[in-house]
Amino acid sequence: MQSKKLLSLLLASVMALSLFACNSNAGEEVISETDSQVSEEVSEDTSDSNVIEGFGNNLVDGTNVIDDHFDDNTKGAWGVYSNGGKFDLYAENGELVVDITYAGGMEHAVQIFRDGYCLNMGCVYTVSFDIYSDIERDIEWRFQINGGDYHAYYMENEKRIGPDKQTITAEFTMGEASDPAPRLCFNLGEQGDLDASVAHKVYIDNFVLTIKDASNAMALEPLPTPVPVKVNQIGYKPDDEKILICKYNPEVTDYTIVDANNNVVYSGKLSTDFANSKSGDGAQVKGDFSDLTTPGTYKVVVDGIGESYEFTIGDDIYNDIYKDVVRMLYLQRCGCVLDESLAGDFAHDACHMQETKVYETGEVIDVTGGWHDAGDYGRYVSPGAKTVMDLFITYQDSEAARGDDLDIPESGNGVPDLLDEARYELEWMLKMQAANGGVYHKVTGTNFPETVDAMSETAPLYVAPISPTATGDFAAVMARASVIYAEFDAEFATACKEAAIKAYDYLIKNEETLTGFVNPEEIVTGEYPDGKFYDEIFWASMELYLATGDTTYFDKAKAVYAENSISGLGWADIGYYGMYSYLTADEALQTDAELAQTFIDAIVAECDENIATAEKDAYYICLERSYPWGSNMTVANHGILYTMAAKFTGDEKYASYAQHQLNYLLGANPLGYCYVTGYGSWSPTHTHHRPSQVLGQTMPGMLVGGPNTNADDPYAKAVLSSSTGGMCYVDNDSCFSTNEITIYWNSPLIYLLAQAK
Ligand code: 9MR
Ligand code: ZN
Repeated sequence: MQSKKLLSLLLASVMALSLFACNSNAGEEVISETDSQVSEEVSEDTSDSNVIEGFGNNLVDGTNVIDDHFDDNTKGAWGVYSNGGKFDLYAENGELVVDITYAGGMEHAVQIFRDGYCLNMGCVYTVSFDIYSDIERDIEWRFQINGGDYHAYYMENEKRIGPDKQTITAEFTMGEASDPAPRLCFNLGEQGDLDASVAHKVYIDNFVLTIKDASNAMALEPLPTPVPVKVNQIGYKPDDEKILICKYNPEVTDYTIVDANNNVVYSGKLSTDFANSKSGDGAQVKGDFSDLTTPGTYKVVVDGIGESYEFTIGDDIYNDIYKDVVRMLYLQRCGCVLDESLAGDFAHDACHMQETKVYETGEVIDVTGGWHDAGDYGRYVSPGAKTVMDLFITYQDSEAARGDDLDIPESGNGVPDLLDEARYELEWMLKMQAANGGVYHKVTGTNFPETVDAMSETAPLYVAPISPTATGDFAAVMARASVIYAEFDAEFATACKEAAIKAYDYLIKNEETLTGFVNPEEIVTGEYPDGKFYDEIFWASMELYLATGDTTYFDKAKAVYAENSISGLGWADIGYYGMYSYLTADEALQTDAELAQTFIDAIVAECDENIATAEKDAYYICLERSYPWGSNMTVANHGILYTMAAKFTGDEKYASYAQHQLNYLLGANPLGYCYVTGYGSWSPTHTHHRPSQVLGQTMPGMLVGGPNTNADDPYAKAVLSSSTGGMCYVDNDSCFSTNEITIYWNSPLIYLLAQAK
């Protein structure tokens, strides 16, 4: 322990210069001209552990870890969380003021918090602060884990405060694993004898947390060290291009591939040129072993560097993962019984059946069904539409995706399972359409639920107002559904078409006055904001033309396309779906060859632009140092776009880049993770996904969001502050901005897996 602590301390100080660099260009890793410079960079990266740098390991008695005095009348690092309460937080007269008008419901209905320090196991801390209130009341204050069950490391409740200022002091020893991102909370909501409706203020000042005795303190656990040789951990089909990515060392030139008995089956030379991922993981070289085609299970061995994880060469390598990545959608189903025979440990009764009201009108409507969006249980129309459309194009483009044997309840019914699964969402979406044709944006509680299973989110649910994006996406995907389901269920197909037309009419009628969705004040769940809805109008117009043959829709699509910049395969920008539907429609409908060529040119142009960057990247990714929230979707979407370009140009380069995107997601990335749970040798196990967290076991077949360079949650802010690009990921269930899962991150992966199958 002691030596680990010392090593950590040492590395922390060595690395201190690159602190807080997640968004910036600090920690420059741009490839150097000469070998010696490069190897210097490499040797810096080959340390035993990838320490969580920065704060937390600087353990000196007497250090004030928090030292907040509000003398400049700003609230500094203090933030708020509200769950039913109404209050304001500000600093005034050199103290922090919590101005409460309603404390309703529970003790954390009104919560103020302070993040941005670390609690080290075994360390003794003292706390001191001044507090008073306009009224006599109880309060609770606590240091807690900021995620999971939110349990307290140290807490005091039923603390009586009143108009006389008092100084509260405490001493505690951190008894649990060192936490780089704990949260100090003052819970000032309803508790004890407090009358929640009595407006009052609570004043806090001079909050100091001090290291009293660090002699038994433990350093933070280091972040895991990435494997030095990266491959797609699922493997390759015999005829696939096969590229390994290996840390560069000028002394090392050869690699071998060994089978399960450690027999060398292949020897190769590493590339002499190297590439850099701009992710701070140093220079990388490649090895092309495409001509190893014999089925088997192997690993790469590079003497002087290390080994890769195992991978398989074979024809059926993607069958299991494909099935689980689709079945994840089934396991996300809401409002129906998930039977143990199919759902195993994730079985539950019909969830989210409580009375659900339309926000503001109070009208009670039935919106049961659909998929839970993500690690939360919200159901949102636009992300659902993207997911369904990905299933449609997967079904359309891959023979291999038309199976009826994926072990969902409808398997064996004669309809391909992808379409059965998509229909489960579509049936719900139909319920989300208002009488006037507009489509409600989402259905959720007012707040994200605690870490509970689906059956235990029993708080009232609200249907959020109609939005133009939900309405446009709905119209598009329903129109497409009317074409796709016609051969299986004519009645359903007609219902979809009618609903699409109704939604479209509403959207066009209100085009000038509608504005992008913003959360109503009381609802703080996922917003999916998108103020530009011309791409949704374009997509819907195009799909309705293809579904009805009515050229009025086509003229509108053309006009909207001419006036706006249309692109995207995400939940916000979705233009490419409309273009692709046109390009793959019956020839009789593709009446405008010039427009078709414009669409192809646009798709190819974006691919070329991406590839111009990606070809300089060690992992063939074009994101450089800007990995957005859900970057694994961005990568997967690029894979779809490359596949489209390959189809229209016949150029193999695009197909190769599509495969590289899949390889990245399955292990050939800077951290060497297979980003799909339950697959590969090294994959996420602590996802931000309530059913998995409650069970203590992650659901298989989920693609996590992956690296995010914006540090969009407190855990990421704490532990990824010195990471760059594709290294900004951590497998921790508190880190929701890198380690959550969603239906629409899985769906583009479904497309790529079906292509690769
Ligand atoms: O995937 C969404 C990401 O693109 C946004 O940046 C982020 C913040 O607006 O929201 C993500 O979506 C989350 C949604 O709001 C609620 N359910 C979980 C989603 C994934 O984290
Ligand atoms: Zn549910």
